Amino acid sequence: MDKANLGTSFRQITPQKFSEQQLEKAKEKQSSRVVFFSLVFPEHSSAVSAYIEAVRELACELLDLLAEGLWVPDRSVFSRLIRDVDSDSIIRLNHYPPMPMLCQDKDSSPCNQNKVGFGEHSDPQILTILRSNDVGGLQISLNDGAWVPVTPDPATFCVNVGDLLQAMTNGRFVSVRHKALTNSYKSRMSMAYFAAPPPDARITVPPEMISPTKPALYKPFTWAEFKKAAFALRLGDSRLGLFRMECDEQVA
Ligand SMILES: O=C(O)CCC(=O)C(=O)O
Repeated sequence: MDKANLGTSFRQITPQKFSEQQLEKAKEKQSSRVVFFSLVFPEHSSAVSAYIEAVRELACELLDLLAEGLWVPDRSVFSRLIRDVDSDSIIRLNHYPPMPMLCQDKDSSPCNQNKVGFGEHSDPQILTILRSNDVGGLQISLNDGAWVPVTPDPATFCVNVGDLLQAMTNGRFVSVRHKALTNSYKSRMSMAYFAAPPPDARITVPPEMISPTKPALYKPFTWAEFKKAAFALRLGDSRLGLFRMECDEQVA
């Protein structure tokens, strides 16, 4: 098991996008930690599809407002990527079972501290709409490196800026590093919708956001290129650094 993730993930891409080959592969993988949700819980797949529709709409509205707030004339410049039929958005369900306290240390330091359920990382996509049950565990990292717990509230969405949004806003919005901890008494469940563009979408900054005083920070890249780079790194590594412009390359 990946040490950075003690939880269980279920992953769904829209069912109609499965090829025969993918379906066969998914069936073979039913006992693995990553399974295709609609195959395992077919009776829930319409509820999941409705949920995905709703959170996608929410993500689009937020992105439109964000573009407006940044004075970008084309307010759907970001949301268009998610609305695209080939959008690579996914939903993941995480389950962090309670981890029993293993208090064997002789020294007096508390050894029942929460274990990492999902290691420190930023989300690579554009925006994440996260919902959880009433069990805490999510923490976000501030600029100074301090970790701040996010109060769990099943009636609230937590919205994470992803790496692509950081690139597309030329660093105005910064992707948030976060992690999830387990506890010793209650399961945490969370459900994350990762809004992503189509694989071949070119990730660039709207021209209005670039000026001589704010030159482009990142080279243009496609989501497929970014994913490939991300898979070659570890969960907690910073991926955007790979696409940063050198000083002499920065253009206004
Ligand atoms: O469970 C959580 O709150 C965090 C989940 C998360 O970071 C993820 O799925 O990428």
